[in-house]
Amino acid sequence: MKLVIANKTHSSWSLRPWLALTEFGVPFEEVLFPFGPTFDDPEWKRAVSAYSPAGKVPALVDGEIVVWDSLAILEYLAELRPELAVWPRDRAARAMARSISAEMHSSFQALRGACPMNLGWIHPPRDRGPGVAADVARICTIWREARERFGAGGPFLFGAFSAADAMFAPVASRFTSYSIPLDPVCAAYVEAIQATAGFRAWREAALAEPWIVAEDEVDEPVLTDFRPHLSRSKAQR
Ligand SMILES: N[C@@H](CCC(=O)N[C@@H](CS)C(=O)NCC(=O)O)C(=O)O
Repeated sequence: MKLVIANKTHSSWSLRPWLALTEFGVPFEEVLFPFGPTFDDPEWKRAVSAYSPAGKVPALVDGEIVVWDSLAILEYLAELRPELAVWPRDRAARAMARSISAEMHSSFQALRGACPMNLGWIHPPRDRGPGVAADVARICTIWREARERFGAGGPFLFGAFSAADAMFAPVASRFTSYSIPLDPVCAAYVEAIQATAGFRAWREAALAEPWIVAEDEVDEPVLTDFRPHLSRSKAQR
């Protein structure tokens, strides 16, 4: 299988299936197309469109079968490898896992807009407006409920790592990058995601990338710059 992705520093949708495949130990070949200077770069579009009918990443190519869109890829993986419990085995847990994954897929635009995934640095905390606050509150409610109802068997939302964790992994990374204050349950969950071997490998590769994407570089003070070798100012591009 081939998984078509973009920059590990910036591509939150790519991270989701990549992390699931990696954490579940499913072998795949990675095909990475670095974004152009902007997301609508025609050359990037052309290259990705050779794999993905949507012209977006991620896309999974399994022989003649192409699956695009992160959530569809996770469903495909669950069907392909039923022995892996990609979704939780318990029906009630699975129902919640699918619901919150779909909610993640379709919601939280304020957070996504104001705090794009960027593993390159940590920003100091600041008020990011009511929309972001509402998204953070809703996500934390989801995480606490999943942990409380179904999380007893491990550190993830439903105990063992599942597709729902893959869906929320980029949010966990945003909470760190933007120093979002969290209660102890949510802070522990963010740590658990970031402690997975898969996330650590992704992050290590991200920090070695030489690419800057203007849209995902938020121009504001930084606490920690993990990419001192790159010029971080949009103005300098
Ligand atoms: N709903 C899609 C979103 C995919 C998406 O928007 N991917 C971004 C990269 S993270 C992309 O390909 N952007 C380029 C574009 O929209 O032209 C999914 O879940 O996979």
